[in-house]
Amino acid sequence: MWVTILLSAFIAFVIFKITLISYRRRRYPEPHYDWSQINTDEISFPQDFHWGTATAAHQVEGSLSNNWSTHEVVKGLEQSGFACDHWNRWEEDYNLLSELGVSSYRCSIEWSRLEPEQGVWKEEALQTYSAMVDDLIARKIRPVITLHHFSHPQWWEAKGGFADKDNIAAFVHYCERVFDTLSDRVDIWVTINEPTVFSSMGYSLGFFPPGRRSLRLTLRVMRHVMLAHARVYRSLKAKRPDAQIGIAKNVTLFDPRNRWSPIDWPLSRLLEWLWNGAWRNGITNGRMLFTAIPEAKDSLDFVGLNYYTHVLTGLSIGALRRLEFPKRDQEVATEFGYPMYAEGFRRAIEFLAPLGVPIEITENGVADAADTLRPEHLKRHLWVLSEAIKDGYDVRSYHHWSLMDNFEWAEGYSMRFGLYHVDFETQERTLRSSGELYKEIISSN
Ligand code: IFM
Repeated sequence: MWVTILLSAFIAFVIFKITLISYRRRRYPEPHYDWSQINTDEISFPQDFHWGTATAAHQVEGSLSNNWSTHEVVKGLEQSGFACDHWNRWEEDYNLLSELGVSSYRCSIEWSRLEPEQGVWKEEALQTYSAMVDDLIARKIRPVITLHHFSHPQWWEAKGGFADKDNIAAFVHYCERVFDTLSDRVDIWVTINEPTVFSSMGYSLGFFPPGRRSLRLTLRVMRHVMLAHARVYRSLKAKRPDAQIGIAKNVTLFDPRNRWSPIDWPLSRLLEWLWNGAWRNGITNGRMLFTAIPEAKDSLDFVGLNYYTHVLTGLSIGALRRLEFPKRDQEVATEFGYPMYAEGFRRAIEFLAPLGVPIEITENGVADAADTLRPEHLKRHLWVLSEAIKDGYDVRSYHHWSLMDNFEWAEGYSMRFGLYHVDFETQERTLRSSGELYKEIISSN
């Protein structure tokens, strides 16, 4: 008996010691760099690396009538209205792209412009998108086209949108029509933007249309969005096998707020799995959230990464419902509230790498009206990216979110993500200092 007691005491002592050492060595469970020791100017990128910026139709085009404009009214949110009036000013806005010197531009097509009523197609609108593509190519800017970036026609929403599996056929049909018109000039396509953000914000948190709060519905929508992506992928590949078709995945990392809490750690693992892991499983194994989606297996030619932050997860998870985010002591809170955590950019790349396809950074940026944080934010993230590429990760592009201030969904116009400041009264665009910085980085890399 004494032997057992002594042995147990010894084991307990060893565990205590190891824990103490690891606690001293690393205060937090996730990595943090000592940025004062890092020269973020030391970056280098491959010759054929694409520098770009990104926007989305509903956020910039203006005067739209779709699921989002309906939601804005129903929920009493700030209305998107004329947004950046980009639909009428796109040529001038493309001058801004040329001024920055980008070689790639990610934008989205607005389905509600093309098919405002079911079965009624507006050829003229499609021709405008076609003219945009021509103009980009003439400027030697690669168009990266997103087919669904959070918005779709209200008639399709009324039929249940992605919540109803039968609606997927209409979505595929819309994608095919766009592809038939543009794919002779557009090589790289994003089917759906941020599937998990779309599903959780619309069906769990209720901030996005249709403003529902149901976990069961969220899981169903997540599966249907994956299925829709897979069907679009298969259909478009059959039309043009050499087209590059991917998805833009928002990889948000969930780290335990308190490493000693028996709740924070499992909760963070669960959220990480729901947000990221379940989606990756769908692509790798054709199974998502305990459901077989065989079409989804290997349905990517590249993966788009949208990276913004990590979420410290714990008992205070209720804060997430109000979009408030805790941060570590040494972290800076961005205007959106979540911390600047460039270290996570590397982790997000590592998370996507096992998919075995090239990575395109389809979004990364920060809300910062005064432009005081954006330069440092940009430099840190590009340093992390440059190191990842040096270490062998196959990352082909970086698209800064966003080209210009625009309509930030439920946050309205309060969050300014632009390299260009937009005066929404006069529609004047002005390059911010961070825009100048990005321009210099592009020209020297
Ligand atoms: O503005 C959004 C974009 O539409 C999707 N990704 C995140 C951005 C900033 O919140």
